[in-house]
This record gives sequence, structure tokens and C-alpha cells, in this order.
Amino acid sequence: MNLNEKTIAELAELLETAELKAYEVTKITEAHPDMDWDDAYAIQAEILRRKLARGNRVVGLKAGLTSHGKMKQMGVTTPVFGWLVDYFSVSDGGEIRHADLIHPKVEPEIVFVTKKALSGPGCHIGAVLAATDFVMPGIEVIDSRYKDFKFDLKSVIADNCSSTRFVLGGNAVPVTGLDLRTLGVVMEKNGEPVAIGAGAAVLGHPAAAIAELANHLGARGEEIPAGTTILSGGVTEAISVAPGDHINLRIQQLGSVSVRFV
Ligand code: OOG
Ligand code: MG
Repeated sequence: MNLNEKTIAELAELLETAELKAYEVTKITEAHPDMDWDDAYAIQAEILRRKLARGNRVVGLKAGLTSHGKMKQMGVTTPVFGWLVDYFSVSDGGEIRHADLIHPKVEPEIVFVTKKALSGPGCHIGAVLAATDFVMPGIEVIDSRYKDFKFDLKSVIADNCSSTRFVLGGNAVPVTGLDLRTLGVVMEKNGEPVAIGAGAAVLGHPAAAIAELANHLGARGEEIPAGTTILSGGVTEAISVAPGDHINLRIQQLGSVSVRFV
């Protein structure tokens, strides 16, 4: 680690305040070009610590930058991991106030809910499928706190991977007999298909994103507990939204979920 505790606390405060007050900031690697991966995850953890101290609770985890579409859009090559807290969750068919956010985008995601703990190193898709209770469709809303939604990997990790809201819905389907690679994914904005893909876009198999998360946590002496909801990462590039937009995500065999921006 190259940053001291005070700098980590200051950067966490900067990024969390930008999130809560919905304004953009300069990406933090400009002032701290020497920060490393551990610094980035330490800032992310400090933002979570602040929220937990205020009474928020963790309701899920996420992997991001797991598909070719996302990596290409953001110009990066490595998956990143973050957490989801209570007020991020929006009900299916619900509304999100655009003015509460900076420059939100939506992503179509296959969401896993576990029934057994998963730990790494060595976690693989077989272990993930054995530990999965069910999968379901989810719309993730991301909102980078950085100017023009532009960042590098360390900056985005510190910013909890742009997390801000998510919507779960559709059917909760057990994975037995389901080929997650060939599940078709169609996301519509105002009735027009704007993002189309299949599960294999996520690391060849969406369960691989969950395995990578378990391995990432394993390297830190942590695991994915049973009963965890996990977003496996946008299948396609993220789509910008404006007030008035209605988003509907359909995933083959998993049903649909929708949200409206007001
Ligand atoms: C980082 C978050 C990426 C995903 O599903 O790929 C993410 C970003 O693109 O802002 O949530
Ligand atoms: Mg995502």
C-alpha cells in the first residue's frame, strides 16, 4: 500500500460525498498516481465502513467489467468487485429519480443467489453452480462519480465500481438444466431493443464471474456467505438514461424486470 490511513479516509469521504450529493469529481489517480490495488480496495472498504456506521446494511455483492462489451467500453481488461447496500435496491417496476444521480447508465445482468458459502482460491464454475440457489434477471444502474464517466481501474475500484442502484425481478430459476451461456438477453429502452447479448459474454460463462469474486475474497481471507445476492456483471455495454426513460430487461427463461427514470 502506498497511501496512508488519513489519505484513504479523505478519498473515501470525497467519493462518498460525491455519491450522496450527486456531483462529479476528478479521478483520484490524478492526485495519487502511486496508489495501488490494495489502496483502491481500502478506499472502497472505508466508504462501506462509513455507511455501516450510519446504519446501512450490505444486501449483495457485484462483479463488474466482466464482459467484452464492458471492457471495451471502459478501456480496461480486468474484472472488479464491489458491494451493494440497502438503499441501492429498487423494486421491480419502480421509479428512480434521475436528479438523485449524476449520469446514470443501465446494464443487463444475470444475478445469482447462493445457498452455500463459496470460498477461494480455486473456486470454479462447478463449485458456483453447486452453491447457487437460483438465478434471476437484474438491471444494474451504475453512476461513476468521475467526470464524464471516465476512469482507470484503480479509480473505479475506489468508487465501489460505480455502484448506485439495482432492480431484481422476473423468475428465480434453479441452474439445473439451464445453460447460462446461451441465455438470450434483451434490454429495451422505451420499447426499443438497445442492448442484446447472451450469458457467454460474461467471461465465457456468468458463473465464472462469481468464481472470480470468491477467489478475490479468498486472497483476503474472506468468502461469499450462503444467501448472498451477486450481480455477475453487465452482459453488454451500459446504456445512458434520461428522465422519462423506461427500461425493460428480458432474459430467456428468467422473465423480465423493469424500471422507470423520473
Ligand atoms: C464500472 C462498473 C461495471 C459492470 O457490470 O461491468 C459494472 C463501470 O463501468 O462504471 O458494474
Ligand atoms: Mg454491473
